[in-house]
Amino acid sequence: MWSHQNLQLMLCTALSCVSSAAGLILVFGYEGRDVMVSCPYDPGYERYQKYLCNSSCGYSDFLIRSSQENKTKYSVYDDKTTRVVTVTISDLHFDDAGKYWCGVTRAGKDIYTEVQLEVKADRCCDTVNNIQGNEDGSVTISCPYDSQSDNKLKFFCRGNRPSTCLQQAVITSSNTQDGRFRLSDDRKSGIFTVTISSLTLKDSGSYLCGVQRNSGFDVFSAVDLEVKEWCCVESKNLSGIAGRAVTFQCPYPPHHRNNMTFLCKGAQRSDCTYMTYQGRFTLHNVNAAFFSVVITKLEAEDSGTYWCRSDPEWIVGNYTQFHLTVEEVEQRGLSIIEAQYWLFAALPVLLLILIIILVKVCRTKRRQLNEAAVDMNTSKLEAADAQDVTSGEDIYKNDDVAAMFRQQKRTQQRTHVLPGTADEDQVIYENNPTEQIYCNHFI
Ligand SMILES: *[C@@H]1O[C@H](CO)[C@@H](O)[C@H](O)[C@H]1NC(C)=O
Ligand SMILES: *[C@@H]1O[C@H](CO)[C@@H](O)[C@H](O)[C@H]1NC(C)=O
Ligand SMILES: *[C@@H]1O[C@H](CO)[C@@H](O)[C@H](O)[C@H]1NC(C)=O
Ligand SMILES: *[C@@H]1O[C@H](CO)[C@@H](O)[C@H](O)[C@H]1NC(C)=O
Ligand SMILES: CC(=O)N[C@H]1CO[C@H](CO)[C@@H](O)[C@@H]1O
Repeated sequence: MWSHQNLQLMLCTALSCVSSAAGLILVFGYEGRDVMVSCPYDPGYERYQKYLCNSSCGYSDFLIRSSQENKTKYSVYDDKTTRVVTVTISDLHFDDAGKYWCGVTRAGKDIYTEVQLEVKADRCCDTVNNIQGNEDGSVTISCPYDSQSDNKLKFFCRGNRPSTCLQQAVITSSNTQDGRFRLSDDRKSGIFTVTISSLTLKDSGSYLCGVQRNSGFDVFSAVDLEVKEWCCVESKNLSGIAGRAVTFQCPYPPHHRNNMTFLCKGAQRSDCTYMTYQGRFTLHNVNAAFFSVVITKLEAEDSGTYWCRSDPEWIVGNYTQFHLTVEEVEQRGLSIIEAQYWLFAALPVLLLILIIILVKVCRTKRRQLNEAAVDMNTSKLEAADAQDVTSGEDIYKNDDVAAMFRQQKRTQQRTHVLPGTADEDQVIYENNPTEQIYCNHFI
């Protein structure tokens, strides 16, 4: 019933594979994807109606007829020149798997062809081959396959969706070199290898090695590639205090003397920001081996990773990485430090002011006392005549001076010393001892 040519038509497509074994058509599809069920028919039936049904193909089991409009789940196309009717089943679910029939309506018994649909999850695989590579370097990935597949198409794609892998393949065994990708097939050992050169960080991710099958699902193996950023001559940790400055040293080999120096900030070297032109960041030549980076008035946002180098090109291993942590000093702690600082700076000035005040006070006091003494002498003479003490008190409202006056008077009376010859210092000392000590001392 089926010619050899008809069988040839039922080749694999990207989304499904259709084959026939003694009237049975096998179809393979991935969950969530579409699958095409292609049923060839014999010459002479071009104008007949075709359909797809399931179960026992009773009236309610018709899924779509060639005379019908396309539906969401099922659509049909009858190619009368190749005599193949193709039904597309969309958005496959696992319960779509099972037995179907392609039918051709005719007088008497319809012509039926059995269809078997298999549905598989659109992901791969339980085991993953982990591969590591370095940025700018290259990596070779080995994809083993079984002996029956040695003359089959091999392919390699990104991601882990088998359903679209062949369509989106970055390289196949029919086109073994494409840009940075190269595929070589060692049939003797049953391994094909894919080499990726000039690796970038963006090459990291999942890949699939695929081997095409004429019948059934293609065979896949999963690869996880991690491209590592190469690091630096050295990596250093340092910390700074907010508001202060920090300095670090970067290698500056003599043969780079005429080169610019660079400072770049960012977690990744590949997308860092040049900081040299910002006011708080300055680079200084220190000596033949180093240049220094000074960051002033540190801010919390200055924390992060820095890269410095003295070559316009990023060359593997020729730059230094710094992890800077800016510590915020507590507000209270800061004020204490500041207070101490100001106290220390202002101490001599304060002392000087204190001395000036004391000197002034003492001078005034001395003058007052002198005047008081002069006045006292005058009043003494009067008082001696009048024997009236209270007159002195009336003249001097100042209690101290009045008290002094009384004291002096008493002393005079006791010792019969003449007014004016009394020991002034001693008298004043008795009245206001503390002040007098300082005054004597300073004057
Ligand atoms: C046949 O298809 C109908 C509509 O898609 C569905 O509801 C029914 O479960 C299917 N029967 C079998 C046996 O798969
Ligand atoms: C139905 O869908 C198929 C693809 O599955 C398409 O080739 C065909 O033209 C569509 N028919 C109509 C009437 O839109
Ligand atoms: C820098 O600090 C990190 C943790 O913050 C640590 O893992 C790393 O070893 C330190 N490196 C050096 C050179 O001290
Ligand atoms: C930087 O230094 C290297 C090594 O000496 C040199 O090859 C390169 O030309 C220099 N580049 C610049 C811009 O000076
Ligand atoms: C890979 C590379 O260019 N390395 C260079 C890094 O800088 C030193 C001098 O500091 C050179 O000697 C290396 O050749």
